[in-house]
Amino acid sequence: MAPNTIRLAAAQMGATHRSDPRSKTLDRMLKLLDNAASQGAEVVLFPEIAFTTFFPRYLINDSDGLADWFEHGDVTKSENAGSLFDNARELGVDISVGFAEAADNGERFNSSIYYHAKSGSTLSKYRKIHLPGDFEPFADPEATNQLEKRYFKPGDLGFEAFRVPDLAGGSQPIMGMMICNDRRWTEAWRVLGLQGVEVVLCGYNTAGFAPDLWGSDKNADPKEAEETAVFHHKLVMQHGSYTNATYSVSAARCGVDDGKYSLIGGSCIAGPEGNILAEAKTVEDEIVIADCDLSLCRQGKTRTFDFARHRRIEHYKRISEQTGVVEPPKLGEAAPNGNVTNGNGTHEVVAHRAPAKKIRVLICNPNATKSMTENCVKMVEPTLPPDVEVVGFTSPPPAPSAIEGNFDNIMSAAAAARAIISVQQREGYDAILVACYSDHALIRMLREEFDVPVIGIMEASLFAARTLGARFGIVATSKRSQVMHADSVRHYGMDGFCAGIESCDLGVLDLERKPREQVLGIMQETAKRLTAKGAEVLTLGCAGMTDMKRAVEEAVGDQVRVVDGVVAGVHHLVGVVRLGGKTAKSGMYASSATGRKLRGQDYI
Ligand code: CDT
Repeated sequence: MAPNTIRLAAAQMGATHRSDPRSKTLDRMLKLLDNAASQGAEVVLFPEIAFTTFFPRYLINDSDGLADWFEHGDVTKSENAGSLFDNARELGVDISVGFAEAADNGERFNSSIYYHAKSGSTLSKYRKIHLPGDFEPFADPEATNQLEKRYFKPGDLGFEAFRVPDLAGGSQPIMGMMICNDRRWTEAWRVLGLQGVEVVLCGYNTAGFAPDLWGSDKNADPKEAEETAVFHHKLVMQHGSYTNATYSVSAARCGVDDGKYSLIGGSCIAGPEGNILAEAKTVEDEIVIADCDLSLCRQGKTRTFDFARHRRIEHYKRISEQTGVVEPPKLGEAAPNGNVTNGNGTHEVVAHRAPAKKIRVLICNPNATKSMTENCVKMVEPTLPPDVEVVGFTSPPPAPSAIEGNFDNIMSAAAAARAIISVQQREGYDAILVACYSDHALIRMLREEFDVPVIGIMEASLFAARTLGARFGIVATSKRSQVMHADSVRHYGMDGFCAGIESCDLGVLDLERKPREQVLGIMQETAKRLTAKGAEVLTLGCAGMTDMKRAVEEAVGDQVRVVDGVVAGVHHLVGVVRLGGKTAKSGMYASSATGRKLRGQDYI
């Protein structure tokens, strides 16, 4: 083999049924690994969610054992999967494999790792970013579902390329991972391409004939539909490889699962010129293997696709700033920038308008615990439209690290307000969300001080809850917060709609400090007590609960709604900003700064 060459393999896997024991599937994977190793493979790629059937096609409630479909803890050492990595180590073959990941913090991802045999370590982990399909199943019970949006969070690790030691004559090839649907997105390839990737690894489960899923013709010939799906698969693998001058390996989970769900094969290895070097001949367990000379990536990377010389990023802004499609205006109508297109295809500039400004919301956590602020921002970011941005703010000392009573409330409000005044004067945020689930003093302080809209997460979540159901319930932290929430609900005039407020009997910081499973269990029991009292919508009574929404949803079933105050608060404020809303200054919220000035007091 030429010095810069690696023998790469895809371990395609045929049908895996819902009822197949994991040991059976693992045995098949071990056989595939042996087979690839006997052919001299140095890296073997297994499919997406390789250890089980593709379970996101089923509607599974937690009580049906959803957790059993996931890998918990370090997958390379787990009871169900560990022997695959042990064998890879013994054989000296690197492997990359997809699996459903239950992270230690309770979040779930559709993940893959790259396992380096020589060191017996995980070199890189990737969490699938483009999650296809739906949250809710189709109404038609015969339709094939793909409920990835229900079971997984979008990946949070980005498309990070990594170097692999001990391969290709020690040249440390650059590899990257993507999972299934990611391969259809040019952006995913380009982000890896911009890191000089030489091998892209992509496992997949792609439905063959599934017209509801694809939005295609229900009367189409299933065989033709599958051929089209294979065509699209190869098209994107070849295109991505060519335009980024990289090899790619793709490994399918294919065949007909449960005698009913068809998945395409087509596992292949594509070269940097976009050519297919090897491909599967069956839709069963099969090794696809090819020698890949990485020096052949140089041609594309240094000529046609020499990014540094040819890319024109000044014209690519839309790619990172706009998610959905914004069509050009109809002929004769003005675009947002004031340009009018006439029928001759020429453009007339009628006025210059600045590009649309982003709406910027400050999420102010009045306590001094930064991880809580970060969780709030993390929770809301995936829900934001492209023209909205959130920025987190954590109160500086002497703010208390948690707000559990009136003293904490006032102390944290004072510390936060002092710091926010200069922040807001400098940054001019369009709205401020106070991320403490209470009728916090800071809310009214900021309404007096500024004219941008301000709300707290409690009031915002109650507005949302009232919109979604007739009776709401609140999952409170401590017994004291239960009493305080009751007072606040009355103050907001919503007590007539409150089915109950139940305490988890936990301190605010217990939410982070106690074992995650224990906290989630307590919250789930509390939530169930509220629904038993008639709550149709639940709100989470602490900013620290923001990433626990899914666990509560699982406990109460899909007919009860759960509102997260941070997400509700940001979107409420964005709506008010779009209305042009400003805080009224004629009464209660008249400027306190003006009053201080008149009194000659500058004590802040
Ligand atoms: N697993 C996966 O991502 N499958 C998708 C099916 C498309 S759903 C419309 C894929 O892109 O192949």
